[in-house]
Amino acid sequence: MRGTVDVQGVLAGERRALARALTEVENDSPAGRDALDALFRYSGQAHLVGVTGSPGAGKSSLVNQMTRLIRNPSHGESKKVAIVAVDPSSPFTGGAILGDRIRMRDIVNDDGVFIRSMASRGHLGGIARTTSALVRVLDAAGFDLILIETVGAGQSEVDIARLAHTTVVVEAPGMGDDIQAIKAGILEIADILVVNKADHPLADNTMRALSASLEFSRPGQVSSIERFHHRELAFEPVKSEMIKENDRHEHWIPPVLKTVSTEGVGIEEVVASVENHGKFLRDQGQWQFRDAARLQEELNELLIAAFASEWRRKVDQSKIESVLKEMLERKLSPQNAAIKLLSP
Ligand SMILES: Nc1nc2c(ncn2[C@@H]2O[C@H](COP(=O)(O)OP(=O)(O)O)[C@@H](O)[C@H]2O)c(=O)[nH]1
Ligand SMILES: [Mg+2]
Repeated sequence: MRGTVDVQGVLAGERRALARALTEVENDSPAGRDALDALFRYSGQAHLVGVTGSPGAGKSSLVNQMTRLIRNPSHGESKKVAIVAVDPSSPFTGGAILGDRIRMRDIVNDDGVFIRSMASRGHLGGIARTTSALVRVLDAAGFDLILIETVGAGQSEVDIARLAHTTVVVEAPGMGDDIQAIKAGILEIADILVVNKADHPLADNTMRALSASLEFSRPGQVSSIERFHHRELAFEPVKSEMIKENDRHEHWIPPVLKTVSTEGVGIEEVVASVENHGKFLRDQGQWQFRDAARLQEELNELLIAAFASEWRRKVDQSKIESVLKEMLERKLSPQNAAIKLLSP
C-alpha cells in the first residue's frame, strides 16, 4: 500500500484515505501528484477562509469556536468543515495547554470536521504551494468550508491569504499589533477584522485604532486584481480574457468585530460576516475572478519552473563556470550574465 492514494476513498470522505492522500501530497511524492491531478476536477467548490494574525492573538481558539458554531445543528444547513493549521504550535496538533485542548475536544470527535496541521515548511517549493495543494485535496473531498490558520508574519502568509476567498485578520489588545498590522500591510488583506480577547481592558482602544487605520488605508478600495498582483512577479504572467475585473463591482467594507474566543462570545457575528463575504464575492462575480487569477498564477509558476529545468538540462556546465568567473571578476553584471547564458 505504500505510496498509493485511494482517490475513490478520498471522494467518498473516508478519513484514512484522506489522511493518506494529504501526506502524499504534502511530501510531493509521485502518488501525491497523481492524486492531485485526479482530484482536481472535483475541486473549486469550497469556501476557503484564511485566519491570520500574530502568535497568541487567538486564531486557533477562534477557529475552534467558529467550527463548533457552524457544526451546531441549529446553524442552518449542515456544512462540513476542514481546518488546516499551518502554525506548528497549534493546539490542534496537541502541542497546547490542557484548557485549550479540552475546548477543542468537541470538534476533534466530530465526523463532519477534519483537522490537519502542516508538518513541514513544505516540499513543494514553499509553504504557500503546499498549503494550496492540501486545500485542493480537502476541497475535492467535499468540505464546504476550509479554515486555514497561519501566523501573519511574512510574505508566505500573505500568499496564503491570497489563496483564500475570505481573509480574517485576528488582533489582540495590548500587543502593539495595530501598528504592526499597518506596517505589514495586513489591513490590506483583511476582509474581516477581529479584535479577540475583548475581555482585556485595552480592547476598545484596539478597536478604535483598527477602525481608524482601516478608514485611512481604505482596504475596500484595493481591487482584487491589485491584491493578487501585490507581490512582484518574476515574469509577466500569461494573460487571459477571463481575468478581467468588472469595474462596476461594489467594494466590500471590512467589518471590525469583537470576540472572546475562549468564552465563545461574538462568534456568531464572525461566522455571519464570513458567510456574507462569500455571498458578496459570488454576487459580484469576484468568486470566479479569484479562482481564475489563482489558477493563472499557478500555471505561471509551473511554466517558469518547467522552462527553468528544461534550460538547466540543456545548458553547458562549462559555460556556467566561465560566466560565474567573469561575474566574480566584475567583468560581467548579473543581468548581462543571465542574457549571455540564455543566448544560444
Ligand atoms: N483572555 C482571553 N484569552 C484568550 C482568548 N482567546 C484565546 N485566548 C488564550 O490565548 C492563548 C493563545 O490562543 P491561541 O488560540 O492558541 O492563539 P493563536 O496563537 O493565535 O492561535 C491561549 O492560551 C488561549 O486560551 C480570549 O478571547 N480571551
Ligand atoms: Mg494557533
